[in-house]
Amino acid sequence: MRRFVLILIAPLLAAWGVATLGGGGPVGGAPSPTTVGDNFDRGDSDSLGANWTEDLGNLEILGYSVEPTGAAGSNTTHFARYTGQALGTSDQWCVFQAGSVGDAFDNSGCQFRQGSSAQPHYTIAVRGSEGNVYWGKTDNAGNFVGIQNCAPGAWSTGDWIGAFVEGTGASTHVGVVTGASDPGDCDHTAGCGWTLDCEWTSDPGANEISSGVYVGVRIYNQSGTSDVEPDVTQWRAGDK
Ligand SMILES: [Ca+2]
Ligand SMILES: [Ca+2]
Repeated sequence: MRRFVLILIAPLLAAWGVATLGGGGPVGGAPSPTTVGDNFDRGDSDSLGANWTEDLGNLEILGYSVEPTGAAGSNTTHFARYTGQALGTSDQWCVFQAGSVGDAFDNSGCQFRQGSSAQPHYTIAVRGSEGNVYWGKTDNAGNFVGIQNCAPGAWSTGDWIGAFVEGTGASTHVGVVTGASDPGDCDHTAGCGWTLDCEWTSDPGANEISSGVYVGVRIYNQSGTSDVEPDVTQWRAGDK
């Protein structure tokens, strides 16, 4: 008797399924994630190319990397926004590889939730002199206000950082991974699928940046004992 009932129901389930999924559109209608990137592997140039807008200071392509113009150790902030492609959401991730060691790579990192013109945004930055990573808010003049920080450890030439920012208010979720290898694109599972060095679920309060669909790179020309030009050799970012 039980088998007879199942046989009767099966055609009904099939018919219901066809009606529910009718129209051929994607289930749930979720937008596809967008990924952008730049390896800077092109000729030396003051211009970063058509995809970039330099909002503060002056970055350049030199030696297949992006770095500040001018002498090392000038204590100046430089940042650029990838305007070649807007992302679809403000839940964003970024990875890059740095080509500088120790205290030459201070206060440099990824920018999140930037606007179609310059606006205050989140920065997740390495402080090579401390071995620390900071999440904070950067204004248009480059001033940085820290929200959280942690200490993944020493920073070496060629190291990578990966970071993501999701949610707003008390649901804000931020994570960071650093190390000698490319952590890979964020796969949009919890924690991007990375083994995180730092993770915060902190309400940023007055320092919140709640929207913005552009991402970018910040490089600080740090004065330190090594005084070499800090640079980023490759960069990728995307959204959820
Ligand atoms: Ca430039
Ligand atoms: Ca490169």
